[in-house]
Amino acid sequence: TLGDNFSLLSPKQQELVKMLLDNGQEHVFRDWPGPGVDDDKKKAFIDQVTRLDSSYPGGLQAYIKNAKQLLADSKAGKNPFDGFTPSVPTGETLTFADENFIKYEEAGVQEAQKAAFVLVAGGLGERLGYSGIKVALPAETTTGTCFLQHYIEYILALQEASSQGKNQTQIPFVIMTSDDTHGRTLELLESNSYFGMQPKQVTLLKQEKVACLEDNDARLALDPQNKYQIQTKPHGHGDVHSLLYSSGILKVWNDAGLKWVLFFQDTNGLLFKAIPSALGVSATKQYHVNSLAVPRKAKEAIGGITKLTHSDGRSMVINVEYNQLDPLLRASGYPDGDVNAENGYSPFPGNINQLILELGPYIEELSRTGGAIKEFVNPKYKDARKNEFKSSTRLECMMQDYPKTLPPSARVGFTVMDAWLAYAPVKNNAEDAAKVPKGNPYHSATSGEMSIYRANSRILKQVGVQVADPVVQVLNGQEVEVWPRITWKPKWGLTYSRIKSKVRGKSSISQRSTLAIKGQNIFIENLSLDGALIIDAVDNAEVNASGSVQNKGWTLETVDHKDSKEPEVLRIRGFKFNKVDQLEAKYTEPGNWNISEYPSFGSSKFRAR
Ligand code: UGB
Repeated sequence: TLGDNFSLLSPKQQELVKMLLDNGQEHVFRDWPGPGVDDDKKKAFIDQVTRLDSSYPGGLQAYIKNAKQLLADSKAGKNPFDGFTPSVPTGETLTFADENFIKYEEAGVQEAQKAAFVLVAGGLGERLGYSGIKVALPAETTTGTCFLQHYIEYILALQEASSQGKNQTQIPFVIMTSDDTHGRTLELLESNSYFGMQPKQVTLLKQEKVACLEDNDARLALDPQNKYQIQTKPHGHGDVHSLLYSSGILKVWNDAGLKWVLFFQDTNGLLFKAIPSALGVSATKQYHVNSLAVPRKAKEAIGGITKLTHSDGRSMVINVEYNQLDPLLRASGYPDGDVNAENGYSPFPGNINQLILELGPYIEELSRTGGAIKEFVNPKYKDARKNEFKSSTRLECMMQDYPKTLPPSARVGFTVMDAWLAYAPVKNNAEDAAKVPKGNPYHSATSGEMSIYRANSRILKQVGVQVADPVVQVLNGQEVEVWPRITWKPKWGLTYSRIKSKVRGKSSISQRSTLAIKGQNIFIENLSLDGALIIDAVDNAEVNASGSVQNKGWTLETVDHKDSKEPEVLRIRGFKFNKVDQLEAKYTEPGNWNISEYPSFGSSKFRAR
């Protein structure tokens, strides 16, 4: 037991130990030998307890207290929605490219100079089963651009567009990491010169794990292999709020005159197509909280945005997590639970966990709560009486639960976008994706990449390019539409209006084509593309992509996800490109250029089919 060890501790440490003893945690010191034995390990234990204490709002004492309450509620089978009736909320619905959308996009680009971005990237992505960090995965394999680079390039493009050549403000970018992702995220940034961002623009905030609990009395669970260590597990993406608050960065942003904080997740390659307009909605409607949503298929693994009205008159618009929506609906007058309506979608919009918060009210709220977010616990019980756990559990929290503590006066809204435009996460491994019910999105690396090509193809169609229809193909057991492989840099296609201004005349792109636009001032003008065309140009070069480009192009070949000879990034998507032939036009000098004058344009090699 603790005994004489106690006198060796500093006064602060003694206080911490007393707190543990007062809160039912004697067991953690039970087998401690006297001083002189295992002193290093005891020190490590006290260090760990100190860390756990300082990284939780209110410290370990608050954690244990909250845990006791939540575990008691869980044991009693208490319904977290007790007294609340769900109904379908109304929000802003945007239609890509209509007048309203364009107006919001313009407003959003203006506002971006007052914005900061926060990426939550502490999750390991167990469902995906990828061995690396998810932000290092290529969003698409035509250019191989990884998610982190893609996000940074969008933020930089917004930065430039919103300052319109004036004194450029640098948009701050925070990445929340965890022990699982921190080192590799930093390395990815450093080895790529921060993908063009100034290193001082980027702040990494590492979330700590929380203590595991072994029983309903919230006794801290010791590691079975090491009695001087408390087991820990991730606390969830909700940590982002307390981390931002305790880091002091929100105050720095406020002092610098910033107004918006935009939160987003690790693997949505479409998200930034929705950012300018959504930010425009926030600014125009003066929303304190704006969540992005897409039409949701019943049972899809994304939360449902729901209006909850309490019998006492309170009401809130909040995400109800995907595993809770069905039971909540069944218990409140929707006997069929989470099912599609006549239009083929759930009446509850799907939360894509992209939040836009107004900084002032956000700081006010966090000053009150210390960044603590409503938590939940999900123990797996061994016995019907719910007295024992199968394995230790812990409290968890979600970033979208932030509005739960807000006063009724808070302006909480949401914006619904087309899913094809705004949402294509990479979350499921090939085998699980293949089991997704027909018609529901796969949320896999396969669908994530194909969705990028689909969105870009549809956008170019919208601005008048004749883009061929897709073919349907089964890749990794998933039926997907394969559109021409069209990609562009964010600085080329930041908004609808920008894209429209870069397309002139009558152009066409065949289904088997690849088009990669890697420069800013590239104009598609009377282009007929049937093959692969890669255009790379420095910013002050103006390039016209005109004429007929025909070559053997890049063919799409299937890859078996079990084929260990193939790299993991290809196996998880089930295909790869065979770069048979292409026209690659690269301009390193300023000036006006036309690809039809490019030395290799039309050479027999490139024309051959
Ligand atoms: N994440 C962290 O940074 N830290 C953590 O401890 C855990 C995760 P998942 P989830 O929009 O698609 C969410 O695992 O939690 C990061 C919403 O809750 O990908 O199952 C992690 O790195 C749900 O309502 O998703 O579901 C990643 O960037 C729905 O909206 C992010 O948090 C769904 O996302 C999300 O983690 C969705």
